[in-house]
Amino acid sequence: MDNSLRAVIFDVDGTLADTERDGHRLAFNAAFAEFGLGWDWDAELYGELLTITGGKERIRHYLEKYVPDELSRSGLDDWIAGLHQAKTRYFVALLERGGIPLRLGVTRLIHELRAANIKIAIATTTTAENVTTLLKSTLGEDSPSWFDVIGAGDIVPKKKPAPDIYLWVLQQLGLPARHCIALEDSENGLRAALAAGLDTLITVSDYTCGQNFSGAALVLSDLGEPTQPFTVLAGNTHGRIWADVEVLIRLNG
Ligand code: XBP
Ligand code: MG
Repeated sequence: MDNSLRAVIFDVDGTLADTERDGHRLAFNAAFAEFGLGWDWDAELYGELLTITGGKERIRHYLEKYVPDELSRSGLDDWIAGLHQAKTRYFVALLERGGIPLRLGVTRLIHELRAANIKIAIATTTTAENVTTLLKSTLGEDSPSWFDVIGAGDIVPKKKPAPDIYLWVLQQLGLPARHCIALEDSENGLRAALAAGLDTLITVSDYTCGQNFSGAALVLSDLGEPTQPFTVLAGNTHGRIWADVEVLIRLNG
């Protein structure tokens, strides 16, 4: 067994949980309604907008493409930030109601990694408050402290697909990329992780299943459970039917 795996770095949206279509999207729409904007991001449009990572960046992109007259608002940056703060408020409230569960196999794998003394970390473009609220609402009040590093949101200047958030997390972990694995669900996330030198396991989501995952070490339907095996979309799991620590160690070997 190759024991070089020291840390697993998780993406959040789409990887830990299916947060986008029935989470972030609804929170954006609630904020738009609060601001009296009359905009509605339906599930299909949201899929297109998801190519832009980061909520504030996504709103700006929407303005540029669909409502360019809004770009002449005075204090545009502050206005977008205020709108996004309202969106975060709605999203956090949804999480606190227990509205979004973790994906199949995530809780099990996190517990297995902790038991194996492999560090766990987060690298995400979403807002830090969203991450801690998701963790607390699903894994328990003290669960954010299980993560050695949580890298989120505006902590780095460039969001995924730039490698910045992964490089920042690696630096905070004090580990070289070769001792770590990234778990992602999207092409933007994969590009960010690969550019940081990380072997990457993809679990696809509804929005990302058609994307290009060339370069990924493994592409799975989900992490699976002993009673609910994953489907292998690319790569070799050496006969294993759910993603456990052993599968990750072999990827890292
Ligand atoms: C997630 C994102 C985020 C969320 C919304 O990407 O792009 O912007 O959609 O969160 P990843 P915020 O899974 O690669 O982290 O509105 O807080 O940005
Ligand atoms: Mg993601």
